[in-house]
Amino acid sequence: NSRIAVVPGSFDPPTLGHLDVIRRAASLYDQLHVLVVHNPGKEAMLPIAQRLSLLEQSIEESDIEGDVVVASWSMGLLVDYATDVDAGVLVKGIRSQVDVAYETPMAIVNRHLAHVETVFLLPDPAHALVSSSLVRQVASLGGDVAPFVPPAVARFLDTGARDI
Ligand code: COD
Repeated sequence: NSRIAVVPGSFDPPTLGHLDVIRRAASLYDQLHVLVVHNPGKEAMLPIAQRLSLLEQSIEESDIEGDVVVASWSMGLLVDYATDVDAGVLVKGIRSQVDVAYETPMAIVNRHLAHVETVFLLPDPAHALVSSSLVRQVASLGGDVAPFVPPAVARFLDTGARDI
């Protein structure tokens, strides 16, 4: 009875906050699916394929161990992917009351839709204030994003993602 979890997100781009959640979730479950999901509510900076490749590189270059699969999903409900891969749990990071308010209804709906539980991890205080939207803003204004993102993402944004 293996324990499989999905860590969904926009990852536009992946940040050190994301990596912290992935690292800790990987230590809790036998297999982790890090899933890039298109969020129709947000205007994207990077194409899905680019986010996938940055996530793969970032995880590979990190100290994250275990069975971690990186995939994307745009075919419908998030819980359909979870059901497909036999995952019973979604793992999400909670930075603030704003995240609680946003995530709570989705967690309840997802449990009703597919009996998939949502587990919330509190962030490492060192990364709690980091968000993809902050990184997008700093990058678009020409600032140094290295303190907030994995090295692979910093390298990528340094070499011209601002032109995308
Ligand atoms: N520290 C800790 N956690 C963090 C940090 C940080 N610094 N930064 C981000 N996180 C967490 C977020 O709270 C989130 O859990 C995850 O990392 C991903 O964050 P983002 O910003 O990349 O992704 P979001 O918030 O845009 O999430 C996109 C989803 C598509 C996953 C989300 O909208 C969702 O679950 N949608 C459900 C789609 C669906 O099936 N709907 C129907 C039923 S509700």
